[in-house]
Amino acid sequence: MGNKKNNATPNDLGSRARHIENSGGNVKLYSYFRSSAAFRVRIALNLKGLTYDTVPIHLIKDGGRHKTAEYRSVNPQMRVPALTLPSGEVLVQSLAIIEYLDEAYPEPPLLPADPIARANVRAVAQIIACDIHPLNNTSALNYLKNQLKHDQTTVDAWYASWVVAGFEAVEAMIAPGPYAFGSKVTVADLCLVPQVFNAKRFKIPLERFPKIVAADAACATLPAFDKARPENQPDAE
Ligand SMILES: N[C@@H](CCC(=O)N[C@@H](CS)C(=O)NCC(=O)O)C(=O)O
Repeated sequence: MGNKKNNATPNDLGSRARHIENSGGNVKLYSYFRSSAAFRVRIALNLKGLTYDTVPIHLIKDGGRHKTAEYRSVNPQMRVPALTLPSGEVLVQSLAIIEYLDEAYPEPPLLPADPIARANVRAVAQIIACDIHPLNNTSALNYLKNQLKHDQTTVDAWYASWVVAGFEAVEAMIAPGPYAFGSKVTVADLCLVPQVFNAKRFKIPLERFPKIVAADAACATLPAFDKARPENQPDAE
């Protein structure tokens, strides 16, 4: 069933929900409602119409439950997301998980067919996932505060500077129509929407980025994106 051709649009989420094949158990997504890396994977699972159970891993409570020995045995890097398959395989790193899902469940594709277009989509995804996000994740911000003793204003300025630098490049590279790279949702949108969510949470002005704002707004109309939003997660606070 997993590789079955599926011509439904992302708007048909409900009718396409299906279990990952051979499910002796359920697929589990180790997630935190506010994690933008987990948010990317939630969107991918929803677009593919795959059902999964959320295992909440609180990144703040008890000093961070991702640091427990129990979770370390799931993901040695002690970060979310991690995806466990019914076979027992554990996948980590959001872009690796998304590529796995796209290869195992090709419809709807999350990358264009043309090699140049694929490279451009991946470039935007990687600006966000490799160049913006790692500098701004919980452990990096905590290090600035706790080890380097910077105050919150300085940390907020650090956060904003990397988002703005990355978004300036992304704004120049995308061409909404209405999604980041045209009429089909791509992995660039899966990375962009969570990063815009974070930017808004940190009150970063987005007026300078009309194309990013437009692509984000187009994605927001799709149930797969809406269902993946932090406030719609079982562990939302
Ligand atoms: N490159 C990783 C990033 C994963 C990551 O940093 N996740 C964050 C939440 S968005 C996390 O678990 N942070 C915990 C920490 O930094 O200690 C991916 O794309 O999956």
